[in-house]
Amino acid sequence: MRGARSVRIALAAAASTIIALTAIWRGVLNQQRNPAVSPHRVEIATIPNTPQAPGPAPAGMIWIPGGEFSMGTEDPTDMVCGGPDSMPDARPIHRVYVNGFWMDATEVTNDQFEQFVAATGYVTIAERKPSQADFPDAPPGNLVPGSVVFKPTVEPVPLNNHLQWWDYVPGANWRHPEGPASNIEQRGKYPVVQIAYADAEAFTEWAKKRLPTEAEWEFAARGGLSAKPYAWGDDLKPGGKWAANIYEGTFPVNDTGDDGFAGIAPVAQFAANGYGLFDVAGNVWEWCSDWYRPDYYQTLATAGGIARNPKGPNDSFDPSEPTIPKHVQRGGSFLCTDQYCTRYMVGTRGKGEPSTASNHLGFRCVKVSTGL
Ligand SMILES: [Ca+2]
Ligand SMILES: [Ca+2]
Ligand SMILES: [Cu+2]
Repeated sequence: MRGARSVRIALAAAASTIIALTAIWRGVLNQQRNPAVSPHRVEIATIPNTPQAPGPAPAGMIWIPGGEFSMGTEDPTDMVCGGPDSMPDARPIHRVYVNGFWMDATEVTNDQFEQFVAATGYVTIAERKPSQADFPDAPPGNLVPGSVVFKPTVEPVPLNNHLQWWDYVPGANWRHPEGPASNIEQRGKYPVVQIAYADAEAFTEWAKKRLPTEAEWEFAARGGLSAKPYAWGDDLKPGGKWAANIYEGTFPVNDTGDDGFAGIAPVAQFAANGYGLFDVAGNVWEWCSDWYRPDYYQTLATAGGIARNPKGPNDSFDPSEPTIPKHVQRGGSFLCTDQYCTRYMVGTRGKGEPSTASNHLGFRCVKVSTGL
């Protein structure tokens, strides 16, 4: 996995280094429109399983009944507030069935992650010194622990290069989300961030849970609704009110915080979706267990029938960074805006290199059986 790790270090390699990863941001997918995939509207209802939970709910978790649904999204550029990115990787819309499962009602919080670290002594990837063996080309002095942090630009910039607003910050990690000068002392109920994929997995093992598959995540995020662009329905601002912590103002210069929060918010500050899940849109991105490929939905659709409990492709490929395997991320973050990236829309997809964390990336867990 040298390719992947070398990205992180390419980051670590230059002192004021900026990120070359972040699949979450638009890119190459714009060039991948598949003319064979017609954007015809698919309006097939979600058919949930019986909603009855198999037992008492584990603490903080909600029963998601599972069932059959239509996964993916229409081309958002055709929609009001759909943003500039057509996101062909989220098409064709295809039929999927998932079994029922428990899911965390909120993103995993700093308080919860602190319990895990206290119990296990776990050290996150961002806290570890990158090894020379993994990054033979990096000058030794540059092999310092750290992570990726959003940095607003001083003035408006063309939105064609995300390196303008991402920085590699030595000393940034989950306890210091924006760098050494920041901390989480008053942020126990905020989502934990600066979490790499392996960090999230380590937490799930300790908690006797696991990360959701992408299909589980989307079924849950839709909250029982069918074919809606948002987890809460048809409009970005239902009744004129913001429904999620995203980005208002001029990206990436000035976050006005019209939704109540400039930057990250404590969990559960907006209404829950139909299943009782909070922040499935915005606040922080959430890791899924699937590998990312932009053609996976096409593969399932071509196979025909209903995809049952799909777990993602066997390998990863992102044409924008072909040597770097990535896992799926979902839900968008407090940095998403219709000026640039509308991945708070419920059927859209994100992706990220597994060892790369940032201050808008976290996770939530699922669990299949009730017992411990
Ligand atoms: Ca906000
Ligand atoms: Ca979220
Ligand atoms: Cu976004």
